[in-house]
Amino acid sequence: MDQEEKIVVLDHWPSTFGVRVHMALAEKGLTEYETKDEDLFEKSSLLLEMNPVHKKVPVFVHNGVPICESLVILQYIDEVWSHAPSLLPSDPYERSRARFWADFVDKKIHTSAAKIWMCKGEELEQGKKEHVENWKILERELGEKEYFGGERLGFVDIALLPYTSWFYLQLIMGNIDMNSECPKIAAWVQRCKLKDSVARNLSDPVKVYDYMLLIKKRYGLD
Ligand code: GS8
Repeated sequence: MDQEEKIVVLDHWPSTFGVRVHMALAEKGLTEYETKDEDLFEKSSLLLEMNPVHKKVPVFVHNGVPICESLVILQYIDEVWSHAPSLLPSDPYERSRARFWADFVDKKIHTSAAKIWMCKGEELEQGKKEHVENWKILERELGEKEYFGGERLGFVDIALLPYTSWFYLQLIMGNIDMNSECPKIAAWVQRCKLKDSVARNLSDPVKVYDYMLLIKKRYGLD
């Protein structure tokens, strides 16, 4: 990396949004940067200063300037380090499709995943149904491709992969077995994990499960 470049990622390790940023940096070959893990119950003054609007992680601080919102950060990284292979396709129509599916991950997968750890009874059953349906929609989009991005891991893969660390939680709390529900997605996860950028940055599913148990307790949901 250029001597002048300074990158700091304000993060919280279980954050699916934060994992995206680390994967994108790794895909671009950027490994020397600082990560500051935030306590989201006691946010640092740096986080409040860098993301005064949403007050959320991740924040990508590039030479002192903050960029917020994980999908915006991914696009920023792609544009700044454009000499490394691109995360987004070059064709405008394909780019729009990639943005559409990443947005689907945020609007649908993130929301239905939350229902599995937050809800009980009928709401949990409904959430489980929605979540499996959402993954099946993505499985159809993947089709026979190697990655969502085609032959190369790209924007949609990076947006979605962090949610695969929730498969263990889904199995224990929701009895959802992704190997049988979505075998092509399960094979895609294994394929992606062969890449260092993914294997090194995906959160440990058991740690995520343990963390969510603590959060449930904290919110009085257990
Ligand atoms: C979401 C970030 C977010 O929710 C993005 O970056 O893509 N749309 C944003 N971050 C959470 C941690 S991960 O669940 C967060 O910082 N929460 C703190 C809070 O809500 O106060």
